[in-house]
Amino acid sequence: MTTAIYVLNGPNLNRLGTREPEIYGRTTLAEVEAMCREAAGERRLVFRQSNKEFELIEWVHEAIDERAGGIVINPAAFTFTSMAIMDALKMFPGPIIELHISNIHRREKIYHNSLMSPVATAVVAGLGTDGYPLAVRAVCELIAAGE
Ligand code: CA2
Repeated sequence: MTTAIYVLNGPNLNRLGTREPEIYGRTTLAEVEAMCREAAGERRLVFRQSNKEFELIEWVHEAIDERAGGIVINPAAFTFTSMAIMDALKMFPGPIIELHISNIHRREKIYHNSLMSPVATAVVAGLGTDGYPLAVRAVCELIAAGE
């Protein structure tokens, strides 16, 4: 029960719940954080959001340096553009869950080619914000299985 879980969120997700509710729902990121904390139970959870690519990379490095147990990441638009985030994730030795609120494969073609999926342990997409606590629980189980 000692290692932390990092839940990292990419650009614009700080505005979750305020637009396109038909795709992303009405739950805010603060509510998502509360759901993740509940799902993590006793395990330490680091929950962050940034609109800056370098900051997300730094947080993956932080997770590596502090030997975090697992990462759940919704890289948002960086999913399709950021070789740098993908490279950082590649260095993380524990389970990584790539998470999307929407089912990116059901959407327009520009949302189909994730650069993250080849380095992720698993992908959760299309379960709405309920995917977050599910991914946190899955990461907890993967960590426990490897301990
Ligand atoms: O479905 C997801 O979680 C996405 O990662 C969300 C990204 C999109 O670029 C991905 O392809 C799929 C977009 C996040 C936009 O942030 C929002 C801000 C306010 C309301 C809704 C979304």
